[in-house]
Amino acid sequence: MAFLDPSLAERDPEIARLISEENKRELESMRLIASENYASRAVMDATGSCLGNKYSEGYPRKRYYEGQAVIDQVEELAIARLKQLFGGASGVAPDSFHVNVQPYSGSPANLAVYFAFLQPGDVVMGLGLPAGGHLTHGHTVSITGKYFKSVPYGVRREDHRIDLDEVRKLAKEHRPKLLWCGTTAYPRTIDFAAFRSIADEVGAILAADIAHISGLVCGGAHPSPIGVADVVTSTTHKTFRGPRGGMIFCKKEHAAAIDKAVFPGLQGGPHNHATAGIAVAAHEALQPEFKAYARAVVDNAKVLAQALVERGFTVTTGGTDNHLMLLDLTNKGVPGKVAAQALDKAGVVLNYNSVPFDPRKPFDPSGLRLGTPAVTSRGMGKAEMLAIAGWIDRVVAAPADAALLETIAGEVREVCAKFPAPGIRVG
Ligand code: DSN
Repeated sequence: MAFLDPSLAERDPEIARLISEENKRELESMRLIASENYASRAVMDATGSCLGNKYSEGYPRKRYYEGQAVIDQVEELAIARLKQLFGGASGVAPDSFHVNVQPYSGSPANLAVYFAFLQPGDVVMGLGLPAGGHLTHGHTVSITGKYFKSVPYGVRREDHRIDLDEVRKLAKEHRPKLLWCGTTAYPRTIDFAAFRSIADEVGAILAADIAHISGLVCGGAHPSPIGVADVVTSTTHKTFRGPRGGMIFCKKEHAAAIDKAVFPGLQGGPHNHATAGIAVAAHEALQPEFKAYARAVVDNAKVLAQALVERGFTVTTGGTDNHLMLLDLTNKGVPGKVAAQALDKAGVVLNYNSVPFDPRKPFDPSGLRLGTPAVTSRGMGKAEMLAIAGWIDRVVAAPADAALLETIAGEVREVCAKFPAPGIRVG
């Protein structure tokens, strides 16, 4: 027993030190990666609990191992809360759709959709990766592009918005069995109803991947695809602000196919500690504060995008409707990667990203992607967004100026010190 008793710091000082360094980094920098957030202390406590010790293959009341009295309640609570939350936000009855909380993350959730509805070689359509789609929407390097016939659609050259006429034309020509709507780097509202009508015209299953925007959807800051799409997938750790995990919502008629695809089709035992974290995140998202949070994420993104436009940055599509924006740095004469790495040194953390029709390669693209979910969780607002725009402007103007980067890192630390990061304890 004694061997297993010591604390992390006593047992493994090296890992304890690294966690403490990451705590400090997350506290002292501006977290602008659009897919990241700060989970609450409560979510982290649930996720770090003993529930991770338990194996629970199957679904509540239909398990393959004994000892599920508590786990069944955890999973049922997570599902009930998500139904209440997303049903309410979507204007549909909580019992009119099915929820599966077992996918390990967003990619496994998406793979379950393929496994539930398609055979290898079937046609799938999704937004191409270079236009802001996800790898699992049929990109060539992904299993979804290798095992299925992928027909990507894009955005318009003039305004970089999804070209629904092109989607319809391609769908009529290629008759996909599965049509994805959903994005990872697209700053505008998704018109789920328009995708529904295209899917109906060609008899396709419509899948909405709301991994980036699920917190905005349940917080009322983006329209919901629930009740519109046949199936909706999401991660749980982005704007939803839960633990690392995945979830799938679907029409009741698809419940058995989705459940079978997740388990035993793709996965073994669910991560019960993550399920508990999802239940806690859903509970938090049911509070009035979460609606205000979702609205503030979008408001902050709009302020930041506008401030960058005023400083001469090319913001693709001219702005944003959601939590993120894409900057094309071509007119600044600085590649995205150079800018992202310099900004990281200055404590402004985001990612380099391809922009639509990017002439440069994905590993050395023209743009930056940045978003406001995490800084908004810290309580930052308009003044901080304007400060961020100023820092980005100064760094992009002189990315090799080490003294400047150090000065800005100090300014960033000063601002961060005024906004505690949820869930992070130092020491
Ligand atoms: N890695 C996620 C993102 O950053 O958008 C998508 O999987």
